Amino acid sequence: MPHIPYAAIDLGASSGRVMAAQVTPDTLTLTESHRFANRPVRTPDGLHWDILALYAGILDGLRAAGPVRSVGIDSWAVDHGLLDADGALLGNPFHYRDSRTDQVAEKVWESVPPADLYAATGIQYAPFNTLYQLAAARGTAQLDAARSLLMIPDLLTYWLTGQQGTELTNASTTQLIDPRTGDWAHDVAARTGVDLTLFAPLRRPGDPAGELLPHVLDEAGLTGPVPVTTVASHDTASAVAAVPATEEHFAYICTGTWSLAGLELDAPVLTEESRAANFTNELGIDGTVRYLRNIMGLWLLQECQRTWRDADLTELLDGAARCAPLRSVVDAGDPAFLAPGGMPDRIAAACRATGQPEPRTRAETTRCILDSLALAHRRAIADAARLADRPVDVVHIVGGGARNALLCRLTADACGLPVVAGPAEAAALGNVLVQARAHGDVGDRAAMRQLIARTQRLTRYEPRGRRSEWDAAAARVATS
Ligand code: ADP
Ligand code: LRH
Repeated sequence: MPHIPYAAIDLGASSGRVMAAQVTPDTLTLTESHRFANRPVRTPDGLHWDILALYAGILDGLRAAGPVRSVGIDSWAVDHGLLDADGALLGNPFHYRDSRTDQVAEKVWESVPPADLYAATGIQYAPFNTLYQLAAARGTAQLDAARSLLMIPDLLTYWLTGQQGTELTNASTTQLIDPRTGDWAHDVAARTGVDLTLFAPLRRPGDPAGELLPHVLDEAGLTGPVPVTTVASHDTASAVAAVPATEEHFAYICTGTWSLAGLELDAPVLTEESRAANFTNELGIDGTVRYLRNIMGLWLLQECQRTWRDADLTELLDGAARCAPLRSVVDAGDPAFLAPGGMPDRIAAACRATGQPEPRTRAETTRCILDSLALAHRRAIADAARLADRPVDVVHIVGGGARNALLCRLTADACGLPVVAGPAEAAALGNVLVQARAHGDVGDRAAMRQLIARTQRLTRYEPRGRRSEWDAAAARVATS
C-alpha cells in the first residue's frame, strides 16, 4: 500500500522545487511535483530575490503534491527578510551577490579582528555572510524599522504556519553562532552591534515548526492538519545529510550553483591555518560540523550560458569533452567571479593574466570551467584532509553537478580518488529523511545514508593516472 509522502521544498539559487517522497525503512522514492525558476530581480536599490514568486511556486508545488504527511523547507544560506512590529516583510530580501557588502568587512574587522571572528564562529570570510549584510544595512530605514529577522527558509515557514523560529544549521552561516556550543556568539554580536533579539528562538532539525495555516491549506487544496517539520534548512546541510556514504573516510562535494567541498566532522577546526585556508565550520545535523570550502561552482557555467542566450547544456558538455584537457585553468575560488555578468570575458581575462591561452570557443570556455572546478575540488579535499588530519578514501559528489559526467570524471582524475556521483537531488532527500526520522519512518544518520545508497542510482568513477598533468595545471593557477 502506498504511504502518504513527505513534501520537501528545496530552493536553490537556480531553481526551486517541491518534491514528494515515500519513505519506509527499506524504500525511498522521490518524485518531482513542481519545479520553478528562481530569477533574481535588480531594482534601483540592488539585487533581490523574488520572494513572492518563490512562495507562489511553493503553493503550486504543494497543490501538485496532493496529501502529504509533513512539509519541510530548505534553501541557500545567509539571506533573510526583515519584518516590522506587525510581522510584515520590509522589502524584498537582498541577494547575496548584491554589491552593497563590498568593503564592509574591513569596517567590521575594526571592531572584531578576523582572527577573533574565526576563533569564535569558525566561519570563513565571504562578503555576503549575514554579519556583513547587517553591517551594510546599519542606519537604513529598513533595519531601523525591523523588529525581527528571519532567514529565507524560516520566513517561508512563517508564511506557511504563522510561527517564527531560527533553524540552527542555517543560522550557523550568519557568522553569529558558536560552533562549539550551537548557541549564539553573544560576544561577536555585542562587539559588531548586531541585535540578537531580532532573531526568533533557535530550532533544530527534527523539531516541530507548526501546521499549515487554514488559508494555505485552502490555496494548496489540502485538508489539514498538515505539520511542518524543521529540517536542516541550509540546503548544503540537507545535501550533506543525504551523502550516501557507507565508508568511514569520505569527503563530499555538493555541486550546484556552488561547489561545497569538504568533510563531516564531530568538532570544529578553529586554527589560524584553517582560517588562512578559508575553510568554514558550518553546522550539520546531529551536532556534526560541515568543514568545507566554498568554490564558485557551476555558477561559472550558468553565467556563461546566460551570456550565450541560454546555450544548450548538453551541446556545451559534448563540445567540452572533445576539447584538449587542461589547456587553460582559472582559480574557481576567486571572489572576482562572484558578481553576475560578462562571465566568458572574465574567464578569458583570468587566463590572459596568468599567461595561458584564452578559450576561443564556447566549448573551450566550458572545458576551462570544468577543468578549473576539478582542480579546485582537488585542492579543497586535500586541504581539508590535511587541516582536519583525516584520511579520505572516496569522494561523494551530490547535487545537480552529479549529473555532469565530465565534471565527475575530471574530479576523480584530479583528486586521484574514486568518485561516487549521486544523488542529484541530495538536498531534497536530506530534507525528506530528517522529516521521516522525526516521524519514526527511518532510523539514525547511518540508516538514512544506507537507505539512500541502497535506493538511489549512483555512478562510480575510478581515477585515471594523470596526476602529473594536474600537478602542472595546479601550479599555473597558484600564480594567479
Ligand atoms: P542549485 O540548487 O544551486 O540551484 P542544482 O543542484 O539544481 O543547483 O544544480 C544545477 C546545475 O546542475 C545546473 O546549473 C547544471 O550545470 C547542472 N545540471 C543539471 N542537470 C544536468 C544534466 N542533465 N547534465 C549535466 N549537468 C546538469
Ligand atoms: C548553496 C549555498 C552555499 C552557501 C551559498 C550562499 O546553495 O547555500 O552553501 O554558501 O549558497
